[in-house]
Amino acid sequence: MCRITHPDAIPDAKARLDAWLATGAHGDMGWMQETAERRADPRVLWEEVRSIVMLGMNYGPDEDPRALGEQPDKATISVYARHRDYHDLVKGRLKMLASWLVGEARDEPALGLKVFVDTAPVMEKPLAAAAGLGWQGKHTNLVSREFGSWLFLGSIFTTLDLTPDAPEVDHCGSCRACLDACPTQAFPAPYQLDARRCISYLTIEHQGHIAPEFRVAIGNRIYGCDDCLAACPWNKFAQGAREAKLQARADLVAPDLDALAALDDAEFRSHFSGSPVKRIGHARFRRNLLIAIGNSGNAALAPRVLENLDHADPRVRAMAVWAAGRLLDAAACADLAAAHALEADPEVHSEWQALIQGARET
Ligand code: B12
Ligand code: SF4
Ligand code: SF4
Repeated sequence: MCRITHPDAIPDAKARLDAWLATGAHGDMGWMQETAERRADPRVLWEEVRSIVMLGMNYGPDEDPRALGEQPDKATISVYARHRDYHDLVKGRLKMLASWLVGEARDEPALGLKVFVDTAPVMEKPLAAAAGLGWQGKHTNLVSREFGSWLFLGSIFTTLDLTPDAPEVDHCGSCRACLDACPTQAFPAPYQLDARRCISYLTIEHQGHIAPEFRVAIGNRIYGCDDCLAACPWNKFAQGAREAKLQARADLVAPDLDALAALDDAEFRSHFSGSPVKRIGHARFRRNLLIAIGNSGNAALAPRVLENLDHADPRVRAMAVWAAGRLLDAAACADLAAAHALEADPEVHSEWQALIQGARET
């Protein structure tokens, strides 16, 4: 889908972005704060921009991704990461469109064009809504009447003066399905997301330890989350992605936790080559995986936990301790804690303390 808007079409965006940042909802995504001035106003990003062509690309899944949550020995990777990185695909399409535009506007002196897909600070969702691709739903993402919640967004900024399309109106009405579907209550209010509570942020963006209150709610989601998107009733009009490069890789739809835990660093990088999952690196991948293993309730996976108790990265060690507490009995936990009494990292040390406490209480 492709529609046109103007750089002055999102007058509320700056105040809303500033209010969001002021609450600290962006967590440790410091780049959101650093780029706020340019993000809030396309003309600050590029003074000469006159029109913005917004592109939406359907990546609809064939099945409801939430069904995988019922299979605790499997890992759930969010729909957007089950194929090649969308940045490359959307950028390819934007460049095709830009070449066509250049051809059409060959008589235009000093034509300028810039192509962005989350590669520059651009508020893609409000711009896409202003261009009429859809509306920002209460889950804050763009919803389309034709494709539901499953659209990637990208933009072409140009010096051309193009006729803008009409914005789409909000069709959420009294619905609140996405808000109620969130496992971590990440929406303080409709149209507002506290990223610090969002599983997508925690598993993809967050560099540090994952706080205890979120671990059970994360379930088997090892990379991103689709629950609020999947809950949207407008998805009933959605269609599976037609683009071949957006078809899910079979081995990324429901991978075994055990097989993923067996990957060493080199295997991790080759297995996830071309997928966005690779970008979080092997240590954070293991951190996430150990939470899913802890939530599996499957004691047969305990050896995978034990082999991470002495991992070089404290985030991995910490989640191995937590997962041990979920899968092993009190006596086994007490023995492990005694053998790791010299843990130097304060965060991992407190995980051991919590494990000992838990073992005492059972
Ligand atoms: C930062 C970011 C994140 C963060 C924060 C998400 C967020 N909602 O801000 C985290 C890591 C959590 C995240 C998660 C995801 N993301 Co993301 N993310 C971005 C990014 C880089 C910037 C978004 C941004 O500007 N946030 C700042 C906030 C303030 O902006 P906002 O959400 O538009 O907030 C608006 C509302 O609060 C609104 N508002 C406030 N009050 C009111 C009142 C009313 C009545 C209304 C109408 C609006 C309103 O005003 C604000 C400004 O417009 C964009 C790419 C880009 N450059 O735009 C991708 C992007 C939004 N992400 C995307 C995707 C796919 C996801 C995930 C689905 C990935 C996954 N499966 O795990 C999840 C969805 C989580 C969710 N419910 O949002 C897509 C969304 C596509 C779409 N159809 O909208 C984008 C556009 C990337 C892309 N190019 O396709 N993401
Ligand atoms: S992506 Fe998941 S955790 Fe984040 S807001 Fe949506 S349902 Fe909640
Ligand atoms: S689930 Fe309901 S409230 Fe949420 S975006 Fe869809 S229509 Fe809007």
